[in-house]
Amino acid sequence: MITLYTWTTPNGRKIPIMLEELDLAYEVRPINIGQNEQFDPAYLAISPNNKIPAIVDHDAEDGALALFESGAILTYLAERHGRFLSPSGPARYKTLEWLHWQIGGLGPMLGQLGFFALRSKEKAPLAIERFTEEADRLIGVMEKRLADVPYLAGDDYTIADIAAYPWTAAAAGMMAAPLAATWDRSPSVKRWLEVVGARPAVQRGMAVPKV
Ligand SMILES: N[C@@H](CCC(=O)N[C@@H](CS)C(=O)NCC(=O)O)C(=O)O
Repeated sequence: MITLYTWTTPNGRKIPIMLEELDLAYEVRPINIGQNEQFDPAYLAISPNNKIPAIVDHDAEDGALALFESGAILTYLAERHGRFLSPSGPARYKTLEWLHWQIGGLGPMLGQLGFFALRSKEKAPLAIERFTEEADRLIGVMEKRLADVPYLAGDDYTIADIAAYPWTAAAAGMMAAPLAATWDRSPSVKRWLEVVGARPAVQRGMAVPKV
């Protein structure tokens, strides 16, 4: 059994998508980050960086294993269950390349854009301009890639797509207004969003946690 600690955010949805894809049994513990539950000492013992998502795999090889950071969790689950990450060769490194691109680039930049353009009470035009430009650039990188191959790592659906989907869906959804011009020139990303978003496991994972 796996315990999943998560909330209703793009980072929080990556792991339930993966667990649904793998058809694993898991229990969900919602961590309401709006209520600062991520700072609860019991949660910090599992996720010391006070962020969701995190998991505890109670059936890990050497006893219960607690993990935070979505990229590490996705890699662990992929390797443990032998799916969505090639065990070796170029396909493995293309997957890791795009996974790290999401964790280090797309996620943080869209997160900042969401904060400055949508959530912040004070308007900071320079910050909005900076993060809109950076989000536009990153979705442009994705557009070039997906014009050539069906999925981020190449021919196959992998943990790179699982990591990128919730953020890209948020960019096309709640962030559509600041990124209107971006979406006009991103037909391949839109096609990928439709294909990935049609997967039943993705639809189930995007509905977790139910609060
Ligand atoms: N690099 C981390 C990012 C996780 C992250 O930023 N989580 C946010 C929600 S989307 C969070 O827990 N924020 C709470 C806080 O910063 O206190 C990952 O990929 O797991």
